[in-house]
Amino acid sequence: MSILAEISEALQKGKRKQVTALVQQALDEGIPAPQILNEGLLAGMDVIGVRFRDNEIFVPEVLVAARAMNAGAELLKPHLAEAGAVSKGKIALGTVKGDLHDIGKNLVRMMFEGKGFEVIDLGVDVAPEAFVKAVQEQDCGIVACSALLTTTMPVMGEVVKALEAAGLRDKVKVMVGGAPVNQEFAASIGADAYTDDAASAADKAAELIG
Ligand code: B1M
Repeated sequence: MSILAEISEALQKGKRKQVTALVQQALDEGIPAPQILNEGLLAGMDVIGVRFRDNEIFVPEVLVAARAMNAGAELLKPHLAEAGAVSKGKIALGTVKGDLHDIGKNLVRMMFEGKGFEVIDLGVDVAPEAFVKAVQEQDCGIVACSALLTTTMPVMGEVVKALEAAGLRDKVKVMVGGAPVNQEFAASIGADAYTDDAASAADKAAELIG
């Protein structure tokens, strides 16, 4: 079995220590970090997603796999980042209120940081008012919202409205993403940009304010 397949297998079993050891080994062998991310970690999460959907596994198993995923991704972080000492600007990032999924959001953060942005990571379950507060207090040029649930996607529209109500809408760009989100939805809520993966989100942010 290739080391990338081993990473995927270990992740699916939720073996965090094994995942981090294998990711380190793959890096030591000179495998590029994006390949380890896509063909090892994310390949494993894809399998978890299908098995979760099909009721073959349940929340506890998904949680341990998610922890293993985050641990492996943290190890890749410095290798995914491009060197860039000067900050391109600040981004307030969070998974919207009611939503606890943070793996995609954490990847987006890594890619933003890799492009030289300073990220104010508000975490998960973030209320629209918290995005507004971050913009006011931290002078962020971008608000970036992630949502993984169809039930929490509408909160992104509430974020746009809250920024409008606070008189900040002209000062910030709003970016949205997450598995159920698409371009049509982004346009319908008045967001400035939708991207379907973390790397494109960072490219788009650089295009918007970089
Ligand atoms: Co949840 N879950 N989950 N879950 N979970 C999904 C999303 C689901 C599709 C599974 C399924 O049924 N097939 C389903 C949603 C169905 C729907 O809404 N239509 C679902 C459900 C139903 C639930 C619960 C309601 C289950 C329950 O309790 N009965 C519950 C809700 C909890 C809550 O949030 N309130 C729940 C709970 C959980 C766990 C806690 C167990 C765990 C989360 C752990 C964590 O995140 N720390 C979990 C997980 C892991 C998943 C799946 C299996 C994997 C999600 C993931 O991390 N993918 C997921 C199934 C799936 O997506 N196939 C599922 C990997 C990650 C890298 O991808 O986040 O999409 P993703 O990010 C991508 C892009 O979307 C993009 O970049 C990334 C790739 O580069 N992206 C952006 C993300 N944000 C972006 C922002 C941007 C731009 C791009 O700009 C700002």
